[in-house]
Amino acid sequence: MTESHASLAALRRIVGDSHLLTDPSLRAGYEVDWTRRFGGPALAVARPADVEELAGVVKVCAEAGVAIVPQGGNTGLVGGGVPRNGELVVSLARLRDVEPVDGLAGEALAGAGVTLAALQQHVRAAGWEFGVDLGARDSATIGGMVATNAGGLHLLRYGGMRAQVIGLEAVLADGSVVRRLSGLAKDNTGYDLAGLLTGSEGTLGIVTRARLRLVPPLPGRSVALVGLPNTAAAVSLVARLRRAPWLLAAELFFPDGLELVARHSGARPPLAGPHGAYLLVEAAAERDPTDEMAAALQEESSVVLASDPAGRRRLWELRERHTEAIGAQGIAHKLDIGVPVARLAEFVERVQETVSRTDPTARTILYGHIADGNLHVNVLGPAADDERVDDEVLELVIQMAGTVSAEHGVGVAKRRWFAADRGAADLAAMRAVKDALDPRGILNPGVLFEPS
Ligand code: FAD
Ligand code: 2HG
Ligand code: ZN
Repeated sequence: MTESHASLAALRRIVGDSHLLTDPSLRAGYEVDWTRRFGGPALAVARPADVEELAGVVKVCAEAGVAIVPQGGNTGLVGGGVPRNGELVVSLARLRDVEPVDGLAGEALAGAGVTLAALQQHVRAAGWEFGVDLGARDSATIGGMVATNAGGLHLLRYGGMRAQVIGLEAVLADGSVVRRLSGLAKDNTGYDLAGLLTGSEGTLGIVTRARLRLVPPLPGRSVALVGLPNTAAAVSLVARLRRAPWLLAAELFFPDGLELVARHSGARPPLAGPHGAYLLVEAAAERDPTDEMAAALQEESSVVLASDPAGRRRLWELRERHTEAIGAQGIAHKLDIGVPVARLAEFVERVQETVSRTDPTARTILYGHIADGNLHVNVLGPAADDERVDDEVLELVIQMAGTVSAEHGVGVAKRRWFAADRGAADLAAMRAVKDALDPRGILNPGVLFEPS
């Protein structure tokens, strides 16, 4: 019996026959990511039922030197949650327990495999809200969102995933379990392991449960779409709206993206054009904030407002369906960049020129979270493995004091630019942490760092 056959037999004993998938047709959905740009063959897919089974799986892998790729909802966009070269995929999808909401502390305890939509439903039923929201809510899991430190649509109000994590349970590379889940809002004992694991993209440990901060619900909602001449006008408007107590979201998109979404979904764009840029704004308060938002936007010449749920949803779909509408055109190069807000308008101009210069046939669709300086540069045209446009755009981002990954993570997609972005000293410190916690390099090799 070969070593990997012996490992598979041991893994089968731990998770049971029906939760160790070796058949290629059963593995297939776990072997390619959402972008269709990344993926490869897995040794097998293991689906442990709980933290004890997962710890057993990791111990077997540690002893045999089998590499592991943790996977949640597989909505990641940087190739970090799919195998590359015969690793074991460990799916956390079965860790779906949620405990009753702790109303005294305003906290929820959820398993790594709970989807964001399921968590939202659970906490809303108890009179609370969760501070992070994103378009992939029906599939993205709490474990994946912790691992990627997901940002999303409400970051300007509540912060990203790291700001919501109060405590974590996780399995480390030797199969040991770290656990700090009793919900201490203040806890200054030693290193912040939960903070370190958040955003570590499955390279330091496998998250099994998270204790999460909740926020009070804001039932009064209103959404506006504003047509503006250009990005600079959108940035100035957001600067003004940022001071409003009701601002929940501010999202930017452009006419080419809007047209693509309208064609893809059959929706009719609600504002008569032409406009150089579109700003979608959501207001949230205890009582209906429509009048306040309308007053704040009264000097804008092209605005549509919706406060009923169906109208609000229709406006949001024009923004949220960008990813899917672009995906229907082909395999996009997705560059999730951030630049200082003061340089956003300059970046929008320069990135178009940069892409056209590098590949005149490429199409660039831009959209994103304007208040965070985070734009999703989606480039259609270049072959999946042709990285000339990626190189030029990310070089521009670094020159402009930005980041090559604002919210999706580095994964395998941005690995080549990680050192240029963070610098040698940061990289060496991170490498030292990785080597200390995962000396054999079995957790998600190839993500963040070159595989050793
Ligand atoms: P996966 O894709 O399964 O994995 C992502 C990474 O986390 C991988 O490196 C994987 O190894 C690791 N991982 C997964 N689970 C665990 C675990 N339990 N323990 C340790 N490591 C783990 N992202 C944003 O930040 N903001 C957005 O607004 C946003 N919108 C999106 C909209 C759409 C339509 C889509 C398709 C994606 C969007 N994303 C967004 C990206 C994606 O949804 C997030 O990165 C999300 O956090 C991934 O969660 P997941 O469960 O799907 O993780
Ligand atoms: C969003 O904000 C997501 O819609 C996805 O982060 C971005 O597909 C993308 O490039
Ligand atoms: Zn985003």
